[in-house]
Amino acid sequence: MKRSCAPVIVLLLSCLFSACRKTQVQPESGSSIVVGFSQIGAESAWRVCNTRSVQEAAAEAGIQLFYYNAEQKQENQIKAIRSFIAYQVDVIAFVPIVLDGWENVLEEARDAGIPVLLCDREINLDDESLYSGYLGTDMVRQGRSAAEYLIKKFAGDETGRPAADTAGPVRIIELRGTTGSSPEISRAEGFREVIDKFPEFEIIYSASGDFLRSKGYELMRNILDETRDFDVIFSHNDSMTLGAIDAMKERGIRPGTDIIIVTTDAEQAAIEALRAGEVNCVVECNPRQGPDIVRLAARLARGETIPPVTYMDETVFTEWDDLSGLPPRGY
Ligand code: GYE
Repeated sequence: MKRSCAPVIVLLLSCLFSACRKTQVQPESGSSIVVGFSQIGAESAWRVCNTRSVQEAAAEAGIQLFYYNAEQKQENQIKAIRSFIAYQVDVIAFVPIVLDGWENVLEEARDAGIPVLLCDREINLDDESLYSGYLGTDMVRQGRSAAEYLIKKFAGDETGRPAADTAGPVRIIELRGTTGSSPEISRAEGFREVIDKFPEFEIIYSASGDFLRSKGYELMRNILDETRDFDVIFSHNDSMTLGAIDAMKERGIRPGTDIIIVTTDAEQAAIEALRAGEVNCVVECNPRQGPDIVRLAARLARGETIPPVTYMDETVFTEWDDLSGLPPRGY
């Protein structure tokens, strides 16, 4: 495909790509495949692994990846997508930081004839044809899994495992992800779908820690300044959980013993905390999406269709599991 070289940025990009051109995966057109990838940022170990997975898979496949780190700003993602359009990449792959506000730029991509692959997070659109497919994880199921663990923990389960020692309501603190993002909304939705069926469970506080360890610490420190009358933390990611654990330890509270903790992502530090008894359940969210993103992008570059939704395989780790054989998580 002939590339336009109007703006200076495109000229710079052309120099950049020509300098790193490799043996290429050849689509039918006979030219190399160029993928524009707009990533949210580097807010968590999960995100860093997600980015690395895409970069390594693209290098392995000989696909030229135009990677842009939006540093947590939607406007930066929109600018990046516009630069991908100006350069006339073959495919645009992006992780939408929040659900809303993408119609205009995706219409521009469609008008430029560039297919769009959604990665990791989902978006709200009236016209779903503005993107070709989604690859990520089932975050509603992740929320359900977190709640299902708590039901087993506090109500006992079919294997007769002892229920947690508690009388009266089970009071839950929820640490939510970035407000308006699909993981924040979907994990909360799935969690409530299950927990709301059990009246003895009550979410007494829910706030966003923006998936950041520092904000997880701040939230927990502020909560502990107000009260210690809660039984559970449900956290939308491990970074916030680790920050909350720091705040609890400063007050002599035993995470995993005094307070039951359910966390999401399954980064190495969370698995270590599970092994140490400082966390009770870790719901995996698989960041290694690179190979599938590259595979789907190559199909789009060849003009093929892809499935509307592709979910990653993932699991749940609990305090009842034998973790001795679990390999290093790599993030
Ligand atoms: O849980 C968190 C990251 O979008 C599923 O974003 C991802 C989430 C993940 O910051 O660690």
